[in-house]
Amino acid sequence: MKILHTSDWHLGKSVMGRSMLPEQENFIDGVLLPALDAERPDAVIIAGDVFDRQVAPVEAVRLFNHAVTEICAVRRIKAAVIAGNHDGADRLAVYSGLLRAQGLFLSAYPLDTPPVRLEDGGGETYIHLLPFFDAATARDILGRDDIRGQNAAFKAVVEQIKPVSGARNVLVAHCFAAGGVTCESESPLAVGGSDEVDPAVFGGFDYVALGHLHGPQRVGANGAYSGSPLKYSFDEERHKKSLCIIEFGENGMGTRRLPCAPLHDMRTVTGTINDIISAAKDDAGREDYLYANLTDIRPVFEPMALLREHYPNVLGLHPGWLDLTAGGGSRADLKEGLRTGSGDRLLFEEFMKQVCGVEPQADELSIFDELMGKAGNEA
Ligand SMILES: [Mn+2]
Repeated sequence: MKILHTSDWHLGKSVMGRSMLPEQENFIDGVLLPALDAERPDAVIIAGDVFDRQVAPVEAVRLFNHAVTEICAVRRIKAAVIAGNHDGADRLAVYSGLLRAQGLFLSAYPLDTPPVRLEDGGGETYIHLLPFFDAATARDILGRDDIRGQNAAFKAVVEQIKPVSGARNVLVAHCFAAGGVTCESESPLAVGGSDEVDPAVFGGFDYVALGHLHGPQRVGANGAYSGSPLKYSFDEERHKKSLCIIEFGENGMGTRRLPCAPLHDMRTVTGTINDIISAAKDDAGREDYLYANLTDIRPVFEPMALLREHYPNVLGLHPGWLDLTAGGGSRADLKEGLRTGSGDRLLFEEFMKQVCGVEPQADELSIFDELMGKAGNEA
């Protein structure tokens, strides 16, 4: 019995204004579907955050339609899909009752969907679906008003999901399991209070296929996050994005990971603007999504435009001159100067050099100071 576990596709997501749809299409057609053809799993799990937003753009909806059609209708592989905190649960699970007959199990709310039943020579396997929910939803569904906090809510709901004895049982859930490592592209699950769930609440299952955290990681005795298939923030640049394969055989359960190669990598480069630009011609990753950490100690005029000529997919930068000692002053002096306006002199000098191509002369600087003084008095 073989199951493929993935999560956090965030279809329709943009990173720093750049749509990730081309990357996401490449993930579906260039990574996921070839992996299904090579591995022939019995089921695919998508553990939440299929879409990035409650109301997903039509291109994202079409891409999900394409993915599940290829999985369930073309390849006849069952799919277990839960809503995550980013999904519009009811929109994701529209027609779920009809689609179950096609092997597509879409769950919007806890306890709304029967488990996916699989069978092979080794016996039965059940995949139980537990979409994202909060304590208010748990109180509502269970008719209890004593449930407070995410951990108590999960404990109460998971108690209602009974593992089938004599079978292998997999739980699919979307939550922040305590002990997990976070990154910037995940949104917090609870406002105020703790959003953590003790992984011990999942003790009754052979494997817990988790979604929410975007870094691949194991958690608790039997849980694992597949992580997102793509990097969605620059603090994920060292993540090894992957799909999980879970196999139940004669010798118990085994897991392994299949790497997800992106169209373009996402990474940070650090250096002066000249260093970064001169390295571009020998850089095989010129098309990567870049964040430039500029170490120049003087302001640079229109650095994004300069970088984009060499790195077309640069998405953002940090001007180091804001942090570093500059103009002989300390970092605190510079920040104070920018705040009070005396840093304008530095910007003017760099404008003369970089835009006008000349060294500012003493008389020009005194005229500048005089005019800025007047402007300051008027304001
Ligand atoms: Mn997510």
